Amino acid sequence: MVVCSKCNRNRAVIKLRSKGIYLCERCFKEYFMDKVMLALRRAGVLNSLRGKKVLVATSGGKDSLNALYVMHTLSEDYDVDVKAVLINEGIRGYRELTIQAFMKFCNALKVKSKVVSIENEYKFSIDYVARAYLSGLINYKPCTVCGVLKRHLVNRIAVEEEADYVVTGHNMDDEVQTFLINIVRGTVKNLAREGILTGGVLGFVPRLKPLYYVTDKESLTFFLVNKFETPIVECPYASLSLRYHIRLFLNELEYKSPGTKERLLELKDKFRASLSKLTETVQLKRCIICGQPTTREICRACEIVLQVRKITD
Ligand code: Q46
Ligand code: ZN
Repeated sequence: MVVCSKCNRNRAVIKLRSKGIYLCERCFKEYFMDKVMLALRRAGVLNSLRGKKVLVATSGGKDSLNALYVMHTLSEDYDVDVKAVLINEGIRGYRELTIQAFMKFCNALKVKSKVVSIENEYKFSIDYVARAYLSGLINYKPCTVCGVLKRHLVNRIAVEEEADYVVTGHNMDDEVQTFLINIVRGTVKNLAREGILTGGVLGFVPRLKPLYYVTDKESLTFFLVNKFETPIVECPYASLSLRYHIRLFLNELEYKSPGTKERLLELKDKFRASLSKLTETVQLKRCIICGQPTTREICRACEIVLQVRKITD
């Protein structure tokens, strides 16, 4: 039996390769929550969390359900009003399964929840977008449309719910992937955009990522040791995105050189700190179609919707 390197007593449930240590269930849960608290402290929200309204945007997957669980746990100490929303993209054979897991999870925690459908809101599904993309009718990849529309919809719902924060389940792996995607695409300005806490200007409800310092492996372990349940399914369109290939590349690097992801996250945060001083503050205005904040006349979501509707009409 491998014993926990911290308490030297209990059976280990995880090996942290970058640190060369093993942790048992109890010590790992503490370690996990310490990372969550560190993220909230660094975001500067911990002292002002009391009495706030939080909307947790979940996919029914392990990360966002973990995020929902930690916010629910904190809600008792900090008197936070927690609600959850899931956006149904209309991806058959995938999303139905996680919706069930999401509803079950919310019921068990007694958290108010709702499911909002992209098809009802925009009159087309992501399955439709994927078919159109694969047959060459549009240039937008399904993940581009899906990501932009989900953010658009979640922000609108958060405004309607008068939420102070939108909480998401983005973990360290997601953050490092985004960092590399921006480098590969040369979108330097975006390097300074994503942090533990972003937004909060002119109608953008601040987005908070409590799992910012938690790796994907740690998130999975936390989910399993808590005996949470969700089907292990992957979106059929994930492999069409650049993120998918960056993820595989990063996992290989991490395997060969443990700690790569942590080092890249540190590098990203350094870039972010210096870039945010250099990038001039953009002027936001309201989209002339939907009224949501944007730097242009028509926001990216409305632009995409107009393009897709051209082929549906
Ligand atoms: S659901 Fe949507 Fe993800 Fe599927 S189409 Fe891409 S973005 S991979 S979170
Ligand atoms: Zn718009």
